[in-house]
Amino acid sequence: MAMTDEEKFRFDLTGFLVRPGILNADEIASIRDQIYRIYHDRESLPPAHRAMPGGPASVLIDHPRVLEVLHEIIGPDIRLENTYPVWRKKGECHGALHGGGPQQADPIFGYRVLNGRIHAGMVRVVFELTDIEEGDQATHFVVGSHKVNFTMHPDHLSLEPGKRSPFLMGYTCPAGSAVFFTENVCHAGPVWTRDEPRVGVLNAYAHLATHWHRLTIPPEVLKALPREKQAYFRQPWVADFRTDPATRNTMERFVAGEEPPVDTDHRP
Ligand SMILES: O=C(O)CCC(=O)C(=O)O
Ligand SMILES: [Fe+2]
Repeated sequence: MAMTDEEKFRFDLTGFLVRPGILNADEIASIRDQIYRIYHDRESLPPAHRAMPGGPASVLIDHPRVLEVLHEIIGPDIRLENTYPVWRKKGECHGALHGGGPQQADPIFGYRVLNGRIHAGMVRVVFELTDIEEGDQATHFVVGSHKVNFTMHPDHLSLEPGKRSPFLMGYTCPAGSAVFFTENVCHAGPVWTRDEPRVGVLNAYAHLATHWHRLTIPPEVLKALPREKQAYFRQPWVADFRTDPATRNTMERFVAGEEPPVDTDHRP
């Protein structure tokens, strides 16, 4: 099922969108187990599973219910440029509200709609692997701030109860849901307040031609992925004009060839 008109309207209006329950119970359990071990018992995992997006989490790289949204809001040619797991215990947080405002003009983050099409810069997808309930402090957004024309006003940047912007919004969803947001919307990962940890994976996707995060995925993790999944880490270029017609950096070309993904031999 492609992105619906209502989903497009909602994403454009608010800057985020939830697709509930796209992962099955086995996928949720095996990725949770992998993240548990990454945080608490790394040695029990094979080296190729010790970081995202290896092992069970590799199902998230190109999940069809995620790709169909990304193709609609970024474009047909995308890369996965950053990914990390969270096992967030009570009292831990990602941090304060950030993003939003005039970085809208930036080619990496900017959010535009032209000719009936959304052209979002970087889009993060949070795969929630814990049920997110009403009042939970999962990712929060100042809705609409991905399009704001002024710098974020301090009156709208508090996470303190009683001082929060009326436009600050969270979400509820079952474990196994995907939450999409443009990195240009002002957002935060507030202090998690439940005894049960928040478990999830955050992937950042972008247009094939851009690359913001320096890649930090260990080479042994990338090398163990099938070519079809490595293709999301291919070199960030679109056309090679040494040939006539120009060679396009398509997924199909990468899969058929032997070119390594970007930075495979670099260990930061
Ligand atoms: O941890 C969160 O809920 C938000 C994470 C975040 O802000 C980010 O990855 O850009
Ligand atoms: Fe962020």
